[in-house]
Amino acid sequence: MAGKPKLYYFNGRGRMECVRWLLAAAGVEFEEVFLQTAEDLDKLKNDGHLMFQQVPMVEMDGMKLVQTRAILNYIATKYNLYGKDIKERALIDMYFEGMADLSEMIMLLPLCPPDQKDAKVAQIKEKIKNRYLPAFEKVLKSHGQDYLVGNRLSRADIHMVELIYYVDEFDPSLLTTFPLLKALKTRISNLPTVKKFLQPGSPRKPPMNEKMLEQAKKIFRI
Ligand code: ABY
Repeated sequence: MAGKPKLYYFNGRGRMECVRWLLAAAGVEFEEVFLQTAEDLDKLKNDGHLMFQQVPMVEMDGMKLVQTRAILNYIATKYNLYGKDIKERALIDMYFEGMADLSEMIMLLPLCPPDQKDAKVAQIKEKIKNRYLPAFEKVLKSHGQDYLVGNRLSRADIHMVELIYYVDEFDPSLLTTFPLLKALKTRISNLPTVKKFLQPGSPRKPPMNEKMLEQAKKIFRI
């Protein structure tokens, strides 16, 4: 048996949190190496361990994987969370790309200049309410099943529920008119592996705060 996957990133959500969610949901234990300084990142780069001189990087099964989507695709395939055929996979990819667009907007909000922040928040809320949540609610309503794709758990459900938690943190009122998404959140949150990840002491990371943001800016020279 190969050892545990080893995740290289800073001690925050950023572009690694969806990998933590997926591994945890798959019931896979992992180790984390937290970059603390720009020099830590330089060292990884100089050792030749980062294909594009960027993290996230995940060491697993003898590979040094970079690029979040590639990492997720590998984990989802390995742990059978990527649909049963190419059509299911196409749906999962399509749903994931929509979720990723919204996640990216939320993730990058702390980097938004203060004078543009209010407008940006309003724009994101509008998109959540009128574009993204209705689209996924409609999927669940169309087939009446417990999971987004193929009537069984897939990465689509895991990514969706991660995103629902962010939307809830952003503004809990946004979810009130989406009963099927709320039910999905409850259902997935109660899976034993996810339940454990949601409990204190798990590798799940808290929302970005000033201190973490300053650290991330230093490490990545933003
Ligand atoms: C506010 O949240 C964030 C979001 C992103 C980041 C920090 C805080 C930076 S993630 C680290 C960055 N990697 C990437 O951008 C990967 C993208 C691949 N498509 C990184 O490694 N930067 C160092 C560098 O580019 O030299």
